[in-house]
Order: sequence, then structure tokens, then C-alpha cells
Amino acid sequence: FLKAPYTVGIVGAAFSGGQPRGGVEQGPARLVEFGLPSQLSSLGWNVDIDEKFPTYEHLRPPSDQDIGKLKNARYVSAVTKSVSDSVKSLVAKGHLALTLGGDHSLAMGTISGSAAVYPDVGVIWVDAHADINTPETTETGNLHGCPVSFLMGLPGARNIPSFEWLSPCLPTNRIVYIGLRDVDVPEKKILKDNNIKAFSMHEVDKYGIGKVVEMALDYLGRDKPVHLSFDVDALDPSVAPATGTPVRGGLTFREGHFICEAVYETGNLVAVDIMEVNPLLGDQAYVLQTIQIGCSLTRTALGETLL
Ligand code: NNH
Ligand code: MN
Ligand code: MN
Ligand code: MN
Repeated sequence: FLKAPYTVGIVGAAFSGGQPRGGVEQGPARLVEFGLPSQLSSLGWNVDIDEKFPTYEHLRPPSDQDIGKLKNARYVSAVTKSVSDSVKSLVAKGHLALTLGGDHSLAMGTISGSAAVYPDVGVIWVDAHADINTPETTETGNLHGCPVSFLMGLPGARNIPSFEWLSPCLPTNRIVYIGLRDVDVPEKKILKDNNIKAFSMHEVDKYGIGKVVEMALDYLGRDKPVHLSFDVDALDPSVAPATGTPVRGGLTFREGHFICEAVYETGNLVAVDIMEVNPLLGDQAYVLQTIQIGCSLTRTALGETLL
């Protein structure tokens, strides 16, 4: 699906409005400072830093009262709309769209952007969390816990005031989860009622990551475009500590990288999101470790191999 010369377009999405902890908006700048663009050039990619880290402050509404339970809905809507336009134009050019987050509400933008070009895009959502709460089921009101229901247009997540631009673009059978272990009770019902494919940590333990990824890719179809949305909290907190909602019992360093290796090998990757790196959480060593892993997951998804 990509066109030569192979180009990765980086969207630095410095945004934290989908959740309450400050710092995650500094993720993209830290990943870039650490050398991610030159690392990707070394792998043979033409690197196009499409956006020079807009702060998105110009999109912040003067006031943003809760809409029902939802916090910062107008701001999240405006930013995700902008990200959607950026990702769509990159993917339409045959570039790989790499979005560096930022919190995971940004996936409303990234996935609507890739789906606008490829309506049959398959999403591999790697996360401790399902992020499929609706405005009715969310306990926290944090929109980073809701992007999937909005993308699917599930009941209760359609025609939400201020999200008029976002129309349903992700059928329930075009996503596979890997790494789940902290799923809210109403989210479990949504996954079950809609027959959504999910490999929790239980399945990772039971089958091994190799088999899980094989089943995930078979489910989505080997000839279909793939969008990888990777929340670093899918990794165990001992591996990626600097993130807003760490949950124990996560993916190992190798399991996380294996997913990226296998997704690259499909040759069908059109977009990658690396989300929820928060450089303000934890001491220096933990932060550096997490930024390094954000970079190495990205390099691996873009073709770095061990041999
Ligand atoms: N399920 C919770 C919520 O709706 C937590 C979501 N937190 C995440 N998601 N970090 O990846 O707020
Ligand atoms: Mn997430
Ligand atoms: Mn998560
Ligand atoms: Mn929870």
C-alpha cells in the first residue's frame, strides 16, 4: 500500500486532554530528541516530519464544560479532527503515517484518517485497556478510555455533541486487541455483545505471543492494510514504567517487539501510533527506559530486525 520512495510521515501529537495527567503531551518531543527520525532514516526511510509539534493550544476552546460525563470533549474533538486530516493526507500519498502521542484519545484521529483512505483497514490495538467505553459507560469521563466506541459508532457513542465530524468508520470486526488486562465491566459486555476479537494476557500466556499474533493477522486478513495502535501501557510496568495508567502483568519487552516485527513482516502497514509515553512520570532512569522503548518499538514496526 506504500509508494516508493518509502516515506514515513511523523505526526507529533503533543496532546494530553483525553486524560488528567500532565506530561504525556511531551512524549513526541522526547521521542524525536532521542533520535527517532534519524534512526528511521538509517533504516532506509525517507522521513517527513509533517508537523513541527503544534502545541494545539490554538485549538483549545475558551471554555469546555463537561458534556455529560465527558471531560474536555470540545478540545479532544478539535485536536483529533486535526490529527485525522494529517493522517489521512499522509496515507493518501502512500506514506506511512506515524503518530507519536500524546494520549490514546488521539486514535479517534489516527484511525479515522487511515480508514478514510482504506475503509477495510484492520486495526491491531495493543493495550492493557480496551478503550471502548461509551459516553454512557465511562466511569472516569476521560476520552482516552473511549476512542474505539466513537470510531465504531456504538450505541451511545453516535452523534455526540462536538464530535459531529467523526462518523462511524470502524466495523466491529476490523479490530483485534492484544494485551488486555484492565477492562471495565461495561466494556467486557460491549466486547462480548459485539463479538469483538480480543486476546487478553490470558491468551498470550496460554498460546504464546507467536500464535496470538498469527491468529490476529489471520482474522484481519493477510491482504488487508494494517493500522497498529500501540499504547505503551500494554507492556509490563517493569518494561515501560513512564505511562499514566500502568497495570501489572503486561507484555514482556520481547512480546511487545514481536508484535511489531510480525506486523512489519505483513508488508501491509499503513499507520502506526505510539501512545501514552509520559516523560514526567517516574525518575530519570524510568523515563529514559520508556522513551528508548517507544523508539525501539517504532523502529521494529518499521523494519529493524535482530539479524
Ligand atoms: N478504562 C479506563 C477509562 O475508561 C482506563 C483507560 N485508561 C487507559 N487506556 N490508559 O488505555 O478511563
Ligand atoms: Mn489506550
Ligand atoms: Mn492503556
Ligand atoms: Mn480500570
